[in-house]
Amino acid sequence: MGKLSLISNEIYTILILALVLGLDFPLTSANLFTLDFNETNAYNHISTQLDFGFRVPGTASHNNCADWIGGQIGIYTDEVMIHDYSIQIGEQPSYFCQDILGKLNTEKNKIVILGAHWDSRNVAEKDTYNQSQPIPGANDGGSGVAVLIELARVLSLYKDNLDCQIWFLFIDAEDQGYSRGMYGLEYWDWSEGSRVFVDDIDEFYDSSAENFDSFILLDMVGGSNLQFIREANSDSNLHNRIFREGQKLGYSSAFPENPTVMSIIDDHIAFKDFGMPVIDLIIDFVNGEWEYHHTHSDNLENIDPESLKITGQTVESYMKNFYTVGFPVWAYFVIILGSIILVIIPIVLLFRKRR
Ligand code: 1BN
Ligand code: ZN
Repeated sequence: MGKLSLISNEIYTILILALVLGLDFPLTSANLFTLDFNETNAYNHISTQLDFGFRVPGTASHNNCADWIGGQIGIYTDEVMIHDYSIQIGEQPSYFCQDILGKLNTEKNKIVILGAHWDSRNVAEKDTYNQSQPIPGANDGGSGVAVLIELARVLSLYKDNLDCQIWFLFIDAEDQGYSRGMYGLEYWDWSEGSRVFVDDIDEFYDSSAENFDSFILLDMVGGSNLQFIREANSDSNLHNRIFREGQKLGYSSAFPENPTVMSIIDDHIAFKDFGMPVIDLIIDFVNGEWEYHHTHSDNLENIDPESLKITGQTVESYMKNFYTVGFPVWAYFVIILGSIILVIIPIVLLFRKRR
């Protein structure tokens, strides 16, 4: 070693160690990606939805907003499919509904669904005035849609690194059920749309070649002091992974160590019944954690862009961490073996020279 080197053995050893650690660290532990989610884009997507008016089935605003969502998701995905159906309860009129599905990486077999409902509630049963009038639904409906569209943008930039197909699914007819003596639309249940979608799901994928990995629902993710619950119908592994991802990014108050546990009726239930691991990323709206739920104050003023960022970045980071095309196992083996050799050789040489 002494003959080979113009620099001292100690410096040589330190240089080799630094090189090895410097190479290994990014390859094996640190994130190899950036987080590109932009909360201003998401905030503007809520504003656009509110500009259409109330997104209640049977209205022109509802149809126009569906067209806009289809156009937006079409920019970032490989294929857009529309699920047209009607909901007709008892003797009530029939309402035309649409789920909008944007597919990214259609050549991959494993499918992750990111979902949000896009309809807004037709009544404000929790308000003190005009209870029979519709609500803006900036948070309840608008926020999930907005975050999904922005996630479609950032994940489309990363699509070649992903080992999965992603479905961005905008679900209609979620929010017209019964609460405090009022229906949104007469005799409707909650989550009508997701049940119809799952009934018809065979029309949207090839069950002989494709399979579902998981379903992640975003609902009411834009209020201030965001604090997600541990939704009791959600899969524990999925919950732990996503909460850990949020905590890793420094968002421990939104993803607390000991979250409130409660069971929520929402669009994830139909997908769970189909057999998928699901999670509902939602707040405790039942106990008034976000006081504007189902009121006329569910408007843009009460949206906090920071909450959109927390949600968007966490889901982006989760997707990039868990679904990046991996190094083949042998590559890790070579890196680790190479590192050991590079560390051991100089150390052995160093000690032999000293003796
Ligand atoms: C959940 C999110 N729901 C609507 N948006 C369903 C629901 C609302 C269930 C109020 C119970 C009460
Ligand atoms: Zn709601």
